[in-house]
Amino acid sequence: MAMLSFERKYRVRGGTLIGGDLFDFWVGPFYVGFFGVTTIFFSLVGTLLIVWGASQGPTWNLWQISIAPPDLKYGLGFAPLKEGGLWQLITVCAIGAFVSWMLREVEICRKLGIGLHVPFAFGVAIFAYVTLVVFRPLLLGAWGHGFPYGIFSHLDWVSNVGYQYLHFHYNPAHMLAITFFFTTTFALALHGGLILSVTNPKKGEPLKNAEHENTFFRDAIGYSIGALGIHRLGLFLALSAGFWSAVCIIISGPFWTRGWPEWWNWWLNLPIWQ
Ligand code: 07D
Ligand code: 07D
Ligand code: U10
Repeated sequence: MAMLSFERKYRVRGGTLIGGDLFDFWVGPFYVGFFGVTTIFFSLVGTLLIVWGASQGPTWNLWQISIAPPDLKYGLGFAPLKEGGLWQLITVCAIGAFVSWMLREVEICRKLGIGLHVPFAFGVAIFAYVTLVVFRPLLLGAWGHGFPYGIFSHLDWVSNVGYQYLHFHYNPAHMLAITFFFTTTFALALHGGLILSVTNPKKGEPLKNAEHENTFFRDAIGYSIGALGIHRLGLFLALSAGFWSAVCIIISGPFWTRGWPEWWNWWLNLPIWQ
C-alpha cells in the first residue's frame, strides 16, 4: 500500500520534454508520455516489418529468421526493400524505439526529481548499437557492414568479423571491454553477496548495518569503498564495458585493417630492445 500512496503523490502532470500535457498520463502501471507513444509506434512498425520479412524468407524457425543488411554494392544508398531495404527501415525503427524509450525514462526521472543516471546508462547501450549499425558502416562506406537481424545470423556475423581480423582477442579495446565486463560481474557478486549477508540474517539474528559492511571489507582487503561508492563504481564499470566495446569495433576496419595480433608489433619495435 505504501507504494500505491507514494505513486498517487507523484502521479501528477509536468516534467515532460515535449508535448506538454498531451499523453501525460498512465495506463495501468505504465507511464505513457509522448515518447511512450513513439516507443509503441516504432517497436510495432519494426516488429511488423520483421514479421513481414520473415514471411518472405525461407523459414519460420525463430532461431533462423534473419533480416540481412544490403549487399556492399549498394554502398551508403537505399537498397530495394527485399535486398536490404527492409533492414534499413528496421534499423530506423530500432533506433527510434531505443531513443524514445530513453527519453521516456528521462521524463519519468524528471517527474520523480531524480538523477538521469538510468537513461544515461541506456544511452551507452544505444551508443554501442548505433556504432555497429550506423557509425562503422558510415566509416566503411556501406550499410552492408551492419549486422543481420536474426538470433543465429548475428552470431555468425560476430564470428566472421572476428576472424576477418585473424584473432579478435588481440584487439586491445576488446581486452579492455572484456575486462570491464568481467569486473562488473565480480563487483555485482561482491555487492549482492555483501548486502544479503547483512540485511537477510538467519531467523532470530539481528539485522546488521553499514558498519558491518564497511568492516568486512576493511578486515578483508584493508579498505571499504562505502555504500554510495560501490554503486558509482558499478555504474562506471558497466558503462565502461559498453563504451570500450563500441571502441573495439569502430577501430576494426576504419582504423585498423590487418590482423589484430600484428598491432602488437609496436612492442617488438620498441627502441629499448635494440
Ligand atoms: C537479459 C535483457 C533482456 C533482453 C533480451 C534480448 C530480442 C531479439 C529478435 C527474432 C542481456 C531480447 C531479444 C528482442 C529477438 C529477432 C529478430 C540483456 C537482457 C532477452 N543482440 N549476442 C543474444 C541482441 C549483438 C552476441 C541473446 C540484441 C551484437 C553473442 C539475444 C542486439 C554482438 C550472443 C541477443 C544484439 C552480439 C548474443 C541474449 C542489439 C555484440 C549470445 C541477449 C539490438 C554485442 C547470446 C543466440 C541478452 C545468444 C546473444 C539480442 C547485438 C553478440 C537474442 C537485441 C551484434 C555472442 N543477443 N549481439 O541476454 O544466446 O542480453 O544468442 O544490438 O551468445 Mg546479441
Ligand atoms: C550492442 C546491445 C545494445 C542493445 C540495445 C537494446 C531490445 C528490446 C525487448 C526484452 C554492446 C536492445 C533492446 C531489442 C528488447 C524486450 C521486451 C551491446 C549492444 C540498444 N568476445 N567481439 C564484443 C567477448 C570473441 C567480436 C563485445 C568475450 C572472438 C566482434 C564484448 C569473448 C571473436 C565484436 C565481447 C569474445 C570476437 C565483439 C560485446 C570470449 C569472434 C563486436 C558486448 C570470452 C570469433 C562486439 C560493440 C557489447 C562489440 C564484441 C566479449 C570473443 C569478435 C566486449 C568475453 C575472439 C566482431 N565481444 N569476440 O558490445 O564490441 O555489448 O560490439 O571469448 O562487434 Mg568479442
Ligand atoms: C533495479 C534496482 C532496484 C530495484 C529494481 C530494479 C535495477 C534499488 C527497488 C529493476 C530490476 C528488476 C525488476 C530485475 C529484473 C530485470 C532484468 C533482468 C532486466 C531485463 C528486463 C526484462 C527482460 C523485462 C523487459 C520488459 C519490458 C521492457 C516491459 C515491456 C513493456 C511494454 C511493451 C509497455 C511499455 C509502455 C509504454 C511504451 C508506454 C505506453 C503504454 C501503453 C500505451 C499501454 C500499453 C500498450 C500496449 C501494450 C500496446 C501494444 C504494443 C506493444 C506491446 C509494443 C511492443 C511490441 C511488441 C510486439 C512486443 O536497482 O533497487 O528495486 O526493481
